[in-house]
Amino acid sequence: MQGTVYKSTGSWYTVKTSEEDFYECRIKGKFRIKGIKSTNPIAVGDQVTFDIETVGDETTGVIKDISERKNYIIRKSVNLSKQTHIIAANLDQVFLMVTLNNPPTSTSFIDRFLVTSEAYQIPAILLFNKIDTYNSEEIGEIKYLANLYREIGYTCIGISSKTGKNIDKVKELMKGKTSMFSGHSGVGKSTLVNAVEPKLDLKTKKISTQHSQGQHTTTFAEMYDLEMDAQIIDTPGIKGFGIVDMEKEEIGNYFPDFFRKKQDCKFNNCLHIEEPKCAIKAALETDEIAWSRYRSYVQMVNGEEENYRVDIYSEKK
Ligand SMILES: Nc1nc2c(ncn2[C@@H]2O[C@H](COP(=O)(O)OP(=O)(O)OP(=O)(O)O)[C@@H](O)[C@H]2O)c(=O)[nH]1
Ligand SMILES: [Mg+2]
Ligand SMILES: [Zn+2]
Repeated sequence: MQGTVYKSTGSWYTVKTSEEDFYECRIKGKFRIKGIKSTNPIAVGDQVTFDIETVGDETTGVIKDISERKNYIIRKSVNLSKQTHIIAANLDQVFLMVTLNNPPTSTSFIDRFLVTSEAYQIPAILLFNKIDTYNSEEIGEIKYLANLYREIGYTCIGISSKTGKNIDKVKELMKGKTSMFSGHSGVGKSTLVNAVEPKLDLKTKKISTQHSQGQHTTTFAEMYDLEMDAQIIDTPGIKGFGIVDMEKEEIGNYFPDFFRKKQDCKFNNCLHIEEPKCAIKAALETDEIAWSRYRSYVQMVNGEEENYRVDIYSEKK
């Protein structure tokens, strides 16, 4: 039998076949994929081959093989620093949900996420959620950010999963594709899934517990079929986004705003840090490249941890 992994809880995988049947499957014995040191060998979105096992009146599956992935989104494991965790595989696009506060999303986090999606060649879209809660100053901040990322080439939409504002635009982008919603815990990923497809009625955070720290409402990634021809993967909130396996020299290639200009740097191996006659640094002075992007870049090149401070608007060195 063949199917697609819709949910993974660690030891069990829910697999859907082309006949629309769901099977609860396990892995037997050692099952490792060459070259990937991941805490989860199989992720939501994977195509797998499995055998059916019937014990008594219980039918389950045993996964034998996994098809080559078109792409995947990976992050460093929170506890085991050397290991990685595959969030989802075989995606057509990823939506990163951003909120200014409750919870705050830093440009550093946004940029790391975008670098990962560029590296794996998965189109990324930024959704600025909870616009129903912002005052005029905050709306100005959102507009500033949306403009910054739009100029780089990313689609940006201000939405409210609560009032339904611009949800039709999100649905339009989702048609015919497998998408993933990502972002910090509490940005409203599951609420957005419910706004797109109310009958799914996913669990979302209760208002009364909104301020409790570190509590994830969604605990496992799960894929859902939508009534329109589309699939959505809801994921648990991610805290940090460690960049996996990337050489210093490579990082600039995943900043499209840098990549466009780098042929104008004096040295073709310019890291845009200490080198003279650097086109990227020149572009900072003329505001063609944002300081926040440059700061994120330098952090990544230096292998520093992500900056959680939200310093979006202090556009100074
Ligand atoms: N005012 C307002 N509240 C929202 C909006 N979207 C989500 N919320 C609220 O934000 C809280 C968190 O929403 P969830 O959908 O549970 O967030 P999540 O991103 O799925 O969180 P995790 O599952 O923990 O990763 C809930 O109380 C939602 O009602 C919005 O657009 N406007
Ligand atoms: Mg959720
Ligand atoms: Zn340079």
